[in-house]
Amino acid sequence: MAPRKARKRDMLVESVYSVIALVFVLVTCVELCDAATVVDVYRLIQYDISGAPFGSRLASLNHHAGSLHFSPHADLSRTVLMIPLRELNMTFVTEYIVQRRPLGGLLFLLPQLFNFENRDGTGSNLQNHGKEPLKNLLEELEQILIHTNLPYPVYFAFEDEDVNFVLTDIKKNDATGQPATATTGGCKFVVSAPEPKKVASPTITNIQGWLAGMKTDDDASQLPTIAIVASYDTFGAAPALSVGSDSNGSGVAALLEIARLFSLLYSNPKTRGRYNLLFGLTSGGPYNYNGTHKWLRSFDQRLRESIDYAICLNSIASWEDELWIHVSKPPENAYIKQIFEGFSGVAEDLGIKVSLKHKKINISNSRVAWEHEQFSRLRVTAATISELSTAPELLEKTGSLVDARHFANETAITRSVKLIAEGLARHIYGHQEKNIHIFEDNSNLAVNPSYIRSWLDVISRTPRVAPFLPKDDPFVMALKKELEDHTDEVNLQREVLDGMFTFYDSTRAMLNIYQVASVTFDLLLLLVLGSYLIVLFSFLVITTRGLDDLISLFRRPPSRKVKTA
Ligand SMILES: *[C@@H]1O[C@H](CO)[C@@H](O)[C@H](O)[C@H]1NC(C)=O
Ligand SMILES: *[C@@H]1O[C@H](CO)[C@@H](O)[C@H](O)[C@H]1NC(C)=O
Ligand SMILES: *[C@@H]1O[C@H](CO)[C@@H](O)[C@H](O)[C@H]1NC(C)=O
Ligand SMILES: CC(=O)N[C@H]1CO[C@H](CO)[C@@H](O)[C@@H]1O
Repeated sequence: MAPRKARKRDMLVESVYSVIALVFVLVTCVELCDAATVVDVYRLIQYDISGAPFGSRLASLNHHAGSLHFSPHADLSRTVLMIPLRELNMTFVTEYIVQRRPLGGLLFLLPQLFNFENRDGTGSNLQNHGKEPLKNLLEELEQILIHTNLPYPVYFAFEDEDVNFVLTDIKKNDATGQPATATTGGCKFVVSAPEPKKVASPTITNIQGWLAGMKTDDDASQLPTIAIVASYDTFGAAPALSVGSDSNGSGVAALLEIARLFSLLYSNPKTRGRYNLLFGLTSGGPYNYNGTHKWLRSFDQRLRESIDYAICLNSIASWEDELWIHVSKPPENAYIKQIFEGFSGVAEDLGIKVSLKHKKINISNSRVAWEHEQFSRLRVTAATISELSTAPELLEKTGSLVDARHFANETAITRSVKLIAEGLARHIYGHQEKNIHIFEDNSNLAVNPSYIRSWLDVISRTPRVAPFLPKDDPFVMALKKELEDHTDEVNLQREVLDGMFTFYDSTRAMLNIYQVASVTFDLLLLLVLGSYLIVLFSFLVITTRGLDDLISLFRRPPSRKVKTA
């Protein structure tokens, strides 16, 4: 009888322990299993120029979250600040980012307006007057982030309901005046990412196409060539978001439409001009037009010498009534005069203003401000057509976060195409003086706005930072195929982007947001659960075995050895 009773008691003791263990498991689960939200985040670019580090130097993150309402003297070195662009204050940027105060990390929330995955394009409840200040602020912030070395992870995400809910929660927590720590609870941000690795030998790919001119019997020498060029790759604060609708998506869309129009003219021997047309979609634009530089050096001398002039198309999607023709030779130069007069004649007919801007190239400075300067350095006459009146700085206006589809105007591109195509045609067919329109609206040679729009849409959904484009990137292949549809002898030139730039991978990630219950809350929960279980347990024992058993249970159990002996 006695041994049986002891065994029963042992069983009961074991079940008490297992119940306690269960309570612990439950409590831990409250903390670990409450992964509330998962958010797509896009990392700030990480790169070096000649070994000097810039951008966000870390990818993985595991810190408590805070908002801009942090208490003034808080130590933020283990806090990720979640900052909606709408609430961003330049004072904060200069105090914390420019002066590089220690932070655990930064998460910027951008309005949907800038989200290229947001299909309907607008997706914004912002009034028009609210957009410009936000755009300017983001542009300013972006330039600072790109040019600063930030020893912590910096991410961008888009505002949505879930994210805004988390933000409200964090703000509430910050309003208590206590920093987010394990003792006060709040939210925890976790990004598990491997350490960013250098991108080994980043490639840049140039694509070229050719429309051969009509040679007549008395053309002993080679026909002259006109080159039409646009740089298609981008560089921006978040490589995974750098779609550059205007810079230079607009130039690419325009180039494809110009190739389409001239392929119609050149497919008929009667309308084929006595000029060859060379189309170039170049890469490496943000890095001193390195792709253009390499492309030009790959030409044989005969081709290079046959180039009458080159027209580079850049940023032509957000102008109202004025375009600029940038050149490196003085306006008095006969060739420049001819180019400018040709285009300004057409412009007059179309009610557009074009102005000539001359900027000498500085041979002793390797920095190239405009794409056409790469041609000028090889003594090829060239011009850039752009809405910008002055050259941007290095890595500026190359597909920034603000350069979204929403701000690109396809009508502006259509008008630019009309101007350029008509100007080229007048030069090719020698109708300089006459008021003839080859690409007349409603004719079969009319500029096609829906073709331009559909390419602009594709471009505006495709991040194109060259070092992060794989070798056979579908977008590059699509450009090649499109040129093949309109031109001949299409080929790809792949080059390594050598020189001073180094890039690091890990451009996008998943952010896990955990609601962390505070320790005090955990203790309280533990107490409540614990007492509940004890009461339940006692109740069960009493009803099944009586009170005596229960009391003896909580007495120190006699040593088993003695009992069984
Ligand atoms: C924003 O900056 C101004 C100074 O430019 C400062 O007075 C104001 O308190 C700041 N607001 C917040 C929310 O930090
Ligand atoms: C040309 O470039 C060199 C090297 O960067 C610079 O020192 C010089 O001042 C520049 N000249 C002009 C006229 O800008
Ligand atoms: C561009 O190309 C040349 C050689 O073709 C190279 O020397 C230079 O460093 C390259 N890179 C940049 C960023 O300019
Ligand atoms: C990425 C890229 O090539 N961006 C260019 C877009 O156009 C402007 C204006 O010509 C250039 O300055 C940018 O470098």
